[in-house]
Amino acid sequence: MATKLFKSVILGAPASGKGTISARIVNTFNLEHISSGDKLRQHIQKNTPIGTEAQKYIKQGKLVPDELMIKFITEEISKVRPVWLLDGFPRTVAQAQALWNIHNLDVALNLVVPFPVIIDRVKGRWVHLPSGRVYNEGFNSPKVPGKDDLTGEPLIQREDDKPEVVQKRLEQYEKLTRPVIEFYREKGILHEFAGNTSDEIWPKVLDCLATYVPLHITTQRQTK
Ligand code: G5P
Ligand code: MG
Repeated sequence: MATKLFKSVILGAPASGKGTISARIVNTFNLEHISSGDKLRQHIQKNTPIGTEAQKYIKQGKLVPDELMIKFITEEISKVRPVWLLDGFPRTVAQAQALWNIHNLDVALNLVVPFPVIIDRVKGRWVHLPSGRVYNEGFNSPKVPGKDDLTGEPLIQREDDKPEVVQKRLEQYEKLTRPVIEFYREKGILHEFAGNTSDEIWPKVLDCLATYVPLHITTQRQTK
């Protein structure tokens, strides 16, 4: 009998398109999407204790401590169906090991986008905080400037998208997150997708996942 579970992660540098590609994946394959960054920003907006603690690090472009993140994401995973895609977690080898100890992952996707492309793209990013929907001027512009397409609510620019903070995030990525790619390569579940645009990368991700995601998970959505 086909497994009822599907557990996956998506890796990539800041602004490599994890949120953009994740939205297409979860819509196509009927998966749960847990974006660590989106969840933390929602906590910051609501002034929760987690939000207050996380903001100290996020605004400097630093990673939130492993202990907090592992507990936080483990709890978020327990709230959803066991068919999920984690976006932005794990971000260190300690996080990857902690996740590996608890969950059998099916696949790790890694987006490879050149840094100059990323730095250029961050400048035009607009975000709808409650949903995590992202827009970019010229690529997927909102229908009405400054407003979310579905709710009409205001879009914001992220505090950590300022050029000096983006630079710090890219440094942290090189030092702390790049080794996570090797972690999954050694486990034999890594798939890498290179390109300058999400439209170029998406068909390759789609082909790959079509061979992994059990059909009954995907078709549940179509019968709803
Ligand atoms: P986040 O929120 O996880 P990052 O830095 O990993 O932040 P980010 O910035 O959310 O990743 P993304 O999701 O990879 O980027 O990219 P995206 O939002 O889809 O696309 C970026 C922009 O480009 C958007 O405007 C999009 O519309 C546009 N775009 C996409 N494709 C194209 C294209 O083809 N062409 C063009 N022109 N535009 C395009 O984490 C934030 C912070 O939270 C903490 C850390 O402090 C982190 O810095 N944090 C953690 N700390 C510790 N451990 C963890 N696990 C943590 N998770 C979060
Ligand atoms: Mg994101």
